[in-house]
Amino acid sequence: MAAENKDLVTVELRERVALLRLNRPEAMNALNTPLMIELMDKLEQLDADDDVGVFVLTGDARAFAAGADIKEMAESSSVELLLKGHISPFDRIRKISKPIIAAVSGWCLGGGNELAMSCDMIVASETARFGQPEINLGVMPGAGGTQRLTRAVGKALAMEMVLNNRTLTAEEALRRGLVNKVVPVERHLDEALELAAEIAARAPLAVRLGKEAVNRAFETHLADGIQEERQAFYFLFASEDQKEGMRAFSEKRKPKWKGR
Ligand code: CO8
Repeated sequence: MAAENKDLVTVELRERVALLRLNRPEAMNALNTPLMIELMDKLEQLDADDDVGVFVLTGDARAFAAGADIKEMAESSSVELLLKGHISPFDRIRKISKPIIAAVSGWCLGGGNELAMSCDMIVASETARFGQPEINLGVMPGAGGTQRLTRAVGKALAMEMVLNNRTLTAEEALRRGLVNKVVPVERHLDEALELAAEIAARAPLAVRLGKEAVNRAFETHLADGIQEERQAFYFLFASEDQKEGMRAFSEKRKPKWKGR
């Protein structure tokens, strides 16, 4: 296939898990506009597919993604970036209703780290390196990095990362709560797929609302978040899956989820 026609994001369906791979290995999976649009189009299409329960998003062994494509934006003006909505694809990933697990190996930098943090969980290989090196380019994070990173690792470390290009090893990222687990590089994708398959077998409505409510913790004040969580909890008692789940418990059998 000619380079210009290749899929910038490939998709594999594995039962109820959709595996999406960033596919610009020659550029360390740098996130240019065509890749970001293709990624969001594919996520939205699969989000509407009842046969898909969970996403895994990955890169390759060398890089999850080394950031926004520096060559693409180097000569852009503020007005061009604003009018083009350069960062708008990140608003679309926030609206995906099913969980997204990032499987990260190698470099996870700048916009790449912001993309990983826009996912719901991160499974890291021992080789993963996380950072916000925008300061080296005379800019700063622009796709949620200053906000999500600070909430994840705390102010002190976020300041070092954003102001002084401090990178985190996978073990540090685990200790600081940025990632869910760290495994050998040859296992990281399988671990992410296994975690995804486990979640994909769970009650779909409860997974969807649970994801939404946890994400709300980052976006609202406590009282609003608690209120929203309570409404989602009450709402689930209108679902068939709640009845099935609680009956199955009493009847000592495995529940059969319908997503209804
Ligand atoms: N953009 C464009 N091309 C890149 C990028 C990038 N971010 N990263 C790597 N590449 C390219 C290199 O130019 C090189 O291409 P070529 O072979 O044509 O010269 C190829 O990938 C391989 O890279 P290296 O030869 O540099 O590989 P090394 O192993 O020596 O180094 C590094 C790997 C450390 C990852 C290094 O490439 C690097 O420092 N990359 C840049 C990292 C960076 O600064 N990221 C932040 C970018 S700014 C940003 O993300 C802002 C986000 C704001 C919003 C997001 C909107 C989408």
